[in-house]
Amino acid sequence: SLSSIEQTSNSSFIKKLKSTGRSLVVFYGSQTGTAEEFAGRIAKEGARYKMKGMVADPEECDMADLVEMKEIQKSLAIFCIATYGEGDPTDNAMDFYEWLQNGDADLEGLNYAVFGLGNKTYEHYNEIAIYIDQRLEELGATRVHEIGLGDDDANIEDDFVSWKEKLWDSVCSHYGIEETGEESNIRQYKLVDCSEVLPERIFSGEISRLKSYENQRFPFDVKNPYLSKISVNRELHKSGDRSCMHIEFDIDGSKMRYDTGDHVAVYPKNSSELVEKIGELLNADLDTVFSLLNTDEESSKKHPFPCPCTYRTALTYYLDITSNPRTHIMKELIEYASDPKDQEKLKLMASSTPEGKKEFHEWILRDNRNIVHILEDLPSVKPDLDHLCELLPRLQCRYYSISSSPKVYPKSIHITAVLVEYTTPTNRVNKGVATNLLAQLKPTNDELLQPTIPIYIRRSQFRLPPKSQTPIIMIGPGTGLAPFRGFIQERDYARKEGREIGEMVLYFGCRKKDEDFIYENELQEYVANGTLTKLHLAFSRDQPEKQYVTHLLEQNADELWNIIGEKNGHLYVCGDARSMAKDVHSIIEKVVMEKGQMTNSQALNYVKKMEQQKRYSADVWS
Ligand code: FMN
Repeated sequence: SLSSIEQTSNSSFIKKLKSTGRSLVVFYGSQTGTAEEFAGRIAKEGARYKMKGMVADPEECDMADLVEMKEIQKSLAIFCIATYGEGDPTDNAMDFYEWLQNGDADLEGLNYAVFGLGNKTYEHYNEIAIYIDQRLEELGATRVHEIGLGDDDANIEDDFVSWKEKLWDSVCSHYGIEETGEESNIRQYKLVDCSEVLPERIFSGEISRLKSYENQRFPFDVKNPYLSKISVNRELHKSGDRSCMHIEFDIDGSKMRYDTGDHVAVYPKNSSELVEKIGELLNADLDTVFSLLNTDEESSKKHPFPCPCTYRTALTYYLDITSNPRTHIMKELIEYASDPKDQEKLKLMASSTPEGKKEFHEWILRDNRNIVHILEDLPSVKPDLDHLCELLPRLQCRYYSISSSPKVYPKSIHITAVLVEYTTPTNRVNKGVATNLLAQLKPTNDELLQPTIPIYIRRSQFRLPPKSQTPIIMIGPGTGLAPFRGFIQERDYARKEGREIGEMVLYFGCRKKDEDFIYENELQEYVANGTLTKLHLAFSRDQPEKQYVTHLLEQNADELWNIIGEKNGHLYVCGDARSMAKDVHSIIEKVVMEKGQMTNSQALNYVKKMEQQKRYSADVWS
């Protein structure tokens, strides 16, 4: 495409390395910024070893230039690579991944190391990083340090820091260099005063184009979200103290199209209460307009987020102020602590000693402190607000499984979302950023006052079988029911149009029938009219013995095998990846083994094949 030609023309990372006297390049494959952040931290630390480093986005580089790395003395390429979905690369690493797969470049003389970012609850744990690490060696490159695998389900920060320490040891012995001890606390961005900037040039929460919300233009996507009205927002729980919302986004006139099984992304904003608190704690005027400009003029990333904007806008729309900060933030805060006690605490948490790791684990992760809590509990720590804005990660959009079918609802997108709210060990109430915002967005009768929120549609692989006659089993306890509501709507529509539809078996579970049995009436209606062949229900707290969908699956082995084994049907799982989806997987393997009369390994192969043929699909989160 034209844009890729434009990019490659000014994107030889080799040239850039050479012209700026650098020998270290750190590439990242990142979707939500963690790998990018890790890459930045490695590049910065290179200075300690007289290896001036830079970060590079593989999407903006001609990766074939890797063959020329050997022309730079004592050079090193590091890859921080996340894995997604069913073992897929991130969007920005896709081309690089394909280039590695299909090409046969001679990478002799290239020194490299790989750190993978993944999550053990996913079946394809760190697959892309592992592949890249092996493939580079196959192509002749030299592995300077063993691959590190980060597990986001446990403590990926810890995995990263431990790996990084050992990486530098390997680097020192490989190149025969020593640590210079020079700690580079240089800022990556510099503060630019913007008090004179005209109001129409100031960002106010847009994702990329100025005034894009006032002046909406097709087509809508990740960089250009659609400002959708909310036409319905109602409670699905019948009693109890938890809340589950049924929300309908109005997409009439947006030209956005979705398929049953897709996800909708919502751009949230932080609560003004938390934002104001940061302003108060740091004695800052949140209305000040500022910009952060990359001190590396060669970098393609000029600003960390849309600039100029006010501090209030940055903290509200662009920065994540509710997650647990990572250790490098502790480190950068040290210089701002005036009380030696606070300084010691930060130093300890920033160190990679066992005591330091323990303290970080307990005080930040276990006690669940975010940046606001840290500033409250270490009152002498007063960072410059612009520096804090440089350090905090970007606020991410939130994804929801769409719970409607476009056949029935072409002009709206439905979601089913549980309100996230809980008390932390320090007795603070943490509120989920997006769900608490959504909870406030109630439609009104006044067309002009209708609440809105930026959204876009993300395609998924979670699809009904191509043929409407194919029988299916759906397993979706709790809000895992969401995409299946869309599946059922779609087939109900087909049936009413006179088409033949296959059996639909649904497994749903919740705590109590009279509390959180969401969409009960709708489901009963589909049973009554024949669209839903079977509705298996597990209420975990309606009887002394806990009942879960997994128990029901174990009891219904014959029905399961009849549909997946004898009728070649499809099986779908949606919901909690950690326990439920894993348990379902092993139950299915067992059913296949026993009812299909296979050996253990035959059964494993059978299920694997089902996955490859898209007869076994999961839409899960953790
Ligand atoms: N990790 C894996 O090891 N294998 C996977 O298949 C996988 N799929 C994921 C799918 C989704 C929707 C999400 C949110 C995460 C997944 N992960 C998986 C975990 C991410 O790779 C991990 O959280 C990583 O730290 C993200 O890095 P990033 O912020 O740079 O994008």
